[in-house]
Amino acid sequence: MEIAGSETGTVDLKVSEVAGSEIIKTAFYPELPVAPGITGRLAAGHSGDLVLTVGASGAAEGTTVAPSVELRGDAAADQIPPATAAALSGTPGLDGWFISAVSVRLTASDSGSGPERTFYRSSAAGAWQTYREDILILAEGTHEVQYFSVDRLGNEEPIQRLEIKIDMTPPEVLVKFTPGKAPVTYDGADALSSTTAAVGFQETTWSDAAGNKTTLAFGGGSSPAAASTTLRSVTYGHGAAVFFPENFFSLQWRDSVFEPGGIYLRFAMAGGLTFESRYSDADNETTATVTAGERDRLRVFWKGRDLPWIRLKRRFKGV
Ligand SMILES: [Ca+2]
Ligand SMILES: [Ca+2]
Repeated sequence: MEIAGSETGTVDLKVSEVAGSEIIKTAFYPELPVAPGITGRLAAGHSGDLVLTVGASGAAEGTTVAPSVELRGDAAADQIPPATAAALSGTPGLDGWFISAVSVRLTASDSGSGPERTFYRSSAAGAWQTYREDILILAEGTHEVQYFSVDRLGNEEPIQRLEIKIDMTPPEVLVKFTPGKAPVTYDGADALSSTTAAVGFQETTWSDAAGNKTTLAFGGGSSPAAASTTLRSVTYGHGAAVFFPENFFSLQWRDSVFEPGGIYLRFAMAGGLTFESRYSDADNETTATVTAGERDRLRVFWKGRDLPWIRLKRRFKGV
């Protein structure tokens, strides 16, 4: 038998010996290089086995190519692709999320010829790689791992897809206030999913969809003309509550006593850092003053009533 190349590429060749209606032997030659002018010859060798030689058209002798596998019996008739199972290791959160890095172990099984190789890629557009060891996924976010296996006779499993969602970061909290309306609000925000808030008496816990939690305890109160709040502690993720001294973070607001419609706002934070701002209704101007210790002072002002807010960044280390 002769095979002639017409284009450049590779071809998988499977040769079976049939006795009656049964396949008794199969030889598999994966990824044979082919090109115009190249001919493959399949002929009986000295022992009676088929031998594949590949060479230039018209040449007397070509190069003998060994099959990747030669199988007899039931395995020789294998046309069933393998099946690959994925096992995930990590710390599960809620709703299908993991709250840790995740490792993926792939295990191929095959009836007949047996599994040959497993391929994977950890993004839908990435290059296929040969699976050799657990796939480690460290980054937060939603990932798609694709994989499939081939058996020793080249039967290929359809591509399987696995979605892995990782969120290791508890929500952040925004402290905001709107004078005269809801003077102080604490809002949870999460980069990866929504947050839900469980509001208690001067304590609120925000949870993201994965179940990571941030808890703030605070004191204070508000009325239409004045508000104050003092941060007492933050509990971030599985860490212990970090308690703050009395003046670590506090906010006071009141209608200005100096002029109708004016506003006075003061934040105080650890290390003697204070942030004061005044809004003058007559000038329609906000002045902000930052003071750090006795001497360092920075004053800025801008038009309009655009009062500052403070954002507590994640990874709060404490005092
Ligand atoms: Ca198989
Ligand atoms: Ca999160």
